[in-house]
Amino acid sequence: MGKFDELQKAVFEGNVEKVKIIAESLLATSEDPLSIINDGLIAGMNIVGTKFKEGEMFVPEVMMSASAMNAGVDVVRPAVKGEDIKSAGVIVIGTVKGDLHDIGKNLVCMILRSAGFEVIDLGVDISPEQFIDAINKYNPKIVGMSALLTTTMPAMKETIDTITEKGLRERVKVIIGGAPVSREFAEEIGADGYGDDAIAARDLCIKLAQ
Ligand code: B12
Repeated sequence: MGKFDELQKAVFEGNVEKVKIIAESLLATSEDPLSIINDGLIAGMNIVGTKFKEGEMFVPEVMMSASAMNAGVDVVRPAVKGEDIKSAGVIVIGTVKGDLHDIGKNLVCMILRSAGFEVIDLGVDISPEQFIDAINKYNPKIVGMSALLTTTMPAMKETIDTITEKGLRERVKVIIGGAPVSREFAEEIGADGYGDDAIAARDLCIKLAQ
């Protein structure tokens, strides 16, 4: 049995207490906090994703797994070390219009903060206009958009088009992510980058913020 199997199983079962206990004990054995997140918590959530898709799990159970995963992230968060990049820049991030998925986005925010970025998390169901207001208010170097539904992917293009129309496109780099999104799609809609997980998002932002 792999050392993260039990943690994955506890996320899958939506068992908040068990997830906390296992995450704490893994931390105590000086397991890398990012592996606990990636190989334990996210891997557990991926099992949930498969079962949900196959119709073997339903929304309430998925929500319980999501809570369990978040509880695990809360345990591990303090151990994720900041990398001493002094104020690497401001990043505005949100889940696009019509989309309420935020687990992945929240992870991306956490990892970006740990890399020294000032992250303004706009939340979920964010319209192009709300992104524009945030660009004007916070003057970010980077704008990040998350989408988990194929039906909300077009809202990413709509947001980029609105940024261009408002004459703000030269001021910001735009990055996108979320399970259905790809590098090809990013190119197609004129985004500056794509990241397939939170670590890739961090590396991308470090590159783009230079
Ligand atoms: C959890 C979940 C839910 C939860 C959301 C809870 C929450 N607070 O987020 C609930 C139950 C509410 C839900 C609802 C729905 N869901 Co849902 N959900 C999922 C599930 C199981 C897991 C998603 C998740 O959190 N993954 C874990 C995180 C860590 O991964 P992630 O989001 O991909 O994020 C990572 C990367 O993508 C990347 N990333 C993410 N964002 C960004 C942003 C940037 C800028 C960058 C660089 C990187 C990046 O980094 C993250 C960390 O590594 C997926 C299945 C799946 N395998 O994706 C379905 C899924 C996304 N849902 C789906 C559906 C259909 C729905 C509903 C329509 C169901 C319904 N009939 O009501 C509703 C829609 C609600 C809405 N309007 O948004 C479908 C989408 C199908 C499609 N092709 O569009 C999926 C794929 C399941 C399926 N196969 O059928 N869902």
